[in-house]
Amino acid sequence: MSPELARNLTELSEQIGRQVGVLVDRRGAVTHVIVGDANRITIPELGRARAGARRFRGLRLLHTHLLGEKLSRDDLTDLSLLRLDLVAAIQVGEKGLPGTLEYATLLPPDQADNTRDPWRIEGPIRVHDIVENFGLFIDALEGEFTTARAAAEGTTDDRTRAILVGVQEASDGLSGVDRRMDELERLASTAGLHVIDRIVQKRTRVDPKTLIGKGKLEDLLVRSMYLEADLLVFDRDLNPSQGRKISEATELKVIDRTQLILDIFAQHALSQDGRLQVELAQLKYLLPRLRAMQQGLSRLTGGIGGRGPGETKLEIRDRRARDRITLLKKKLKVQTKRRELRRGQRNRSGVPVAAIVGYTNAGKSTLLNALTRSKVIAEDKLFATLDTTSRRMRFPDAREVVITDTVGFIEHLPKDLMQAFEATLEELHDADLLVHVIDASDPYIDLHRGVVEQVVMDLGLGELPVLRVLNKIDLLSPEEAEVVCREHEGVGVSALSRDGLEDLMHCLEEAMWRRGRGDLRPDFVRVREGA
Ligand SMILES: Nc1nc2c(ncn2[C@@H]2O[C@H](COP(=O)(O)OP(=O)(O)OP(=O)(O)O)[C@@H](O)[C@H]2O)c(=O)[nH]1
Ligand SMILES: [Mg+2]
Repeated sequence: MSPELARNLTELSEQIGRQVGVLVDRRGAVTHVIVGDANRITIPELGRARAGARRFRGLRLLHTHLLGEKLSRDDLTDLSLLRLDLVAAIQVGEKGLPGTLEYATLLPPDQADNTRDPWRIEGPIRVHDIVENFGLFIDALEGEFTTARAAAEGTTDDRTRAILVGVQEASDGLSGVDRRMDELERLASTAGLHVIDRIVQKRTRVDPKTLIGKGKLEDLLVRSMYLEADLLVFDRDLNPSQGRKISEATELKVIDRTQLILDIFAQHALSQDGRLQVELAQLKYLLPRLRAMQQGLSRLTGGIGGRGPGETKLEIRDRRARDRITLLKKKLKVQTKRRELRRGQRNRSGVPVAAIVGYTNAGKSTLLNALTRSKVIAEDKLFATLDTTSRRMRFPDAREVVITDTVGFIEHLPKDLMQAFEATLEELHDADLLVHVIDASDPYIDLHRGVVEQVVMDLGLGELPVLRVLNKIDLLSPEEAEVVCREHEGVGVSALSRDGLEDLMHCLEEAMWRRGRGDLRPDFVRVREGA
């Protein structure tokens, strides 16, 4: 900013009592002259910079401040969102003379940490003290950005870049939000997302329009631009209008926890039933959102990458979606009949059924494999299993049971999903015994156990006898393992190392053939009570 330009701007501002500004390009030519009011100036529509744009816009904003105020939040937001080269504010001094100047530029990503704003503010200085050659300065800064980017890209990671967004309400308690965000992050990585940041806002209650407040939404916008995010994942479920509003405000794809889980289900569903069920749940989830999104259809639809069974169908409109839902329901009904028949036959064969239930990732499939020497997919992923698998297991005395493994449970299991999986879960109704697998090393063991027990109640299975199995005791010391087993009144095993499996078989056998008489707790508990 040359002294002449500064003086022109401040004199004019003084005369009309408004902020006055210019946009200047790299060659020093003025491209826009802008007149604001006493408090702010509004940059004309330049079009928001493309997310992930590598370069600055090549324009700097030089404008006046009348009231001695610092660079405002608006100024800095403009800097970030429009990817301006620089934003400067010059004070209008006495008699319209130029006062001091403050300016801000964006910080290269490797110099910004997550707790700071992504800009650097310099000044105040006097206009006459500006020695810098702007051309050299901005070249150097852009260079820093390119280097930082190249370093970050050294890891060729083309996964979708996601920011996780959570809201902490007063009622959440301290650890609540952390636990939920940890789980959300696990869900996100299971879904194949690259989580680049987490943002949590504390609020006494959520904002009904956009969940998080307006200011936080703006911050989020700045950060997502800056970190080149593709996707926002909200920890809370968004209703259709919230989803639309946030997506419009941020110009980013926005999904919530339910949609994330749906996406994982879509990726993991293998059986025909499973795929039908997931597609049905996806459509039910999308239908009200299609309605809320008369235009701008694309950003809210299609899960993360538009993957899964519903993939090509996600663009279809209301009526076709409804038709499809009806059809899917019909198909599922046929399948249900077929399964009922099959199960009827099995029941007549008189082989008792033990159904494994538990929180996702507790080790249910691993345990089934260990007990029956089979090879159901077991991985360190949430919802690795969606389909029900049944295997026969033979006890030493040649008696047999059928053991079934099914989809895991999770806190706040989306209703539609629960409904959609009725078909899968109905297998549980034939069980003679539930084997509740609990991850003994889980820091949230009590809560997760409670979630599973609640789901079991909700499914109307509260009357079934339950045998609790504390899995993964290999991750604990023997003393710790004993404490956990006592506390939860269950058998300690390691499905991986096969530790304790014999005990478990014993308990299972006893439980199966003493069915209905209730007490399935392992011996040591009874011993303790007897004492
Ligand atoms: N250390 C240890 N890890 C185990 C044990 N059992 C299972 N795991 C691991 O826990 C992870 C989840 O195991 P799964 O058997 O897929 O769990 P699941 O309950 O079937 O999970 P979903 O089907 O995704 O709900 C895998 O990485 C297993 O290797 C165990 O006894 N000890
Ligand atoms: Mg499994």
